[in-house]
Amino acid sequence: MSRYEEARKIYSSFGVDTEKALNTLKDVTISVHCWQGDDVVGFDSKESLSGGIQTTGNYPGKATTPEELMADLDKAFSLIPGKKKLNLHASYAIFEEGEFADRNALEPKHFKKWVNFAKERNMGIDFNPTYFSHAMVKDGLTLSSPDEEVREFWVEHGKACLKISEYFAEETGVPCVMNIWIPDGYKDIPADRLSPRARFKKSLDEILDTPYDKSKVYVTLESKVFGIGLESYTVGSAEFCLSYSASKGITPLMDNGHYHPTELVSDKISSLLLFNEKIALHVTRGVRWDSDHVVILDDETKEIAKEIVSHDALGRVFIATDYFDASINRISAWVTGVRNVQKALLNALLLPTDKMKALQEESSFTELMCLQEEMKTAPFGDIWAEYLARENVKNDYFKEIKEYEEKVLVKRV
Ligand code: RNT
Ligand code: ZN
Repeated sequence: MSRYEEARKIYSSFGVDTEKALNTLKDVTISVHCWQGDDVVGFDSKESLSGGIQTTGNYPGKATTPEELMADLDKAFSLIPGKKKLNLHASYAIFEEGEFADRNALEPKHFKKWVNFAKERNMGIDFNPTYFSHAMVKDGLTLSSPDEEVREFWVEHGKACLKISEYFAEETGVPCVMNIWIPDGYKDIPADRLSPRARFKKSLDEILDTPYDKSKVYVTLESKVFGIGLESYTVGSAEFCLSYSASKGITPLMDNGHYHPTELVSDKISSLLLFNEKIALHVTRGVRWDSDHVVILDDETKEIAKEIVSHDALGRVFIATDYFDASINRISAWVTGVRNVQKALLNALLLPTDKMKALQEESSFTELMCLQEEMKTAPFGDIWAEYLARENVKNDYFKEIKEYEEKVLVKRV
């Protein structure tokens, strides 16, 4: 009997159907962030990365042109099983020779090549306005700026991005998730916490009150607790973003690096599911701060997946990755992180959820603990290996990535 068949029997003794788990997993879409490939640089500006986020490391071979980024994405996609979506930032606009459009003047045509790329690969596209790494970020502020010229510039950027998002949905036939995140905040104790938030609210209203097709574009709003150099105050805090999303009927987005380290997104998902038709996640790994390390198969990632799966919410949660490590091979970073999100989901799909819930309801906490611990050593690896085999993807990807590094990456200047 094959290892899979053995494992299948073991799971079945817990009342878990591994075939059902595998069939469910293959239809889950993960939105893969393009910005791991070039350390969040993009193509539209020479400004260095700003907005209180930081990449560290200097691993050779980062993509510096659209062609390189596309080739690297292809390499990563070929090693990642399951359904993928491409997650782009506005700063990845592609201009013709001699052409340029500033962020407030971006148009669908500047993303035509990305649309072709996605269509050829049968993928949808998600989108993000880029409110950082730009000269119009004045004193660290964008949509909350007291300078009307600055604020309006960024409102126009938001509106332009809505059009581009609609274009993505129309072209690919897959709805586009457009995520708004602004870095705005203050390093030190503000005198006025209200006015910047009032201006952010007004700016969001101005962007979202322009008509757009809500069946094609899901707007999400991402909160944050602090950024580097913006330690004391963030305009788009959790309370602001949750309240704004609820009042406006848009979708809240939680990035698990954006909370105090003892706060867990896994504990927040159920509450949001009760009050929102859809929710969105940025899956990342913060080490001591919002460091955006590559996602590994750690307890919190597993717990986040469990919260989605056990509440039957796979169809209600937009799952995207968001991390950037410049100290290791960037393609490997993509593959490792996205696979680990998928592994966490598979792990959750292989839990005897109903049984565990019943034990909780009847206060059988001793038995619940025993079962939870027993499941940790069930033959998960054999089911994962079977999934990769069915998806025609190798388990060991390091060798292939190393080859690509030697043939392609190190030759880049
Ligand atoms: C920053 C946010 C945001 C960015 C991307 C590049 O802290 O997490 O999502 O990482 O938009
Ligand atoms: Zn994020």
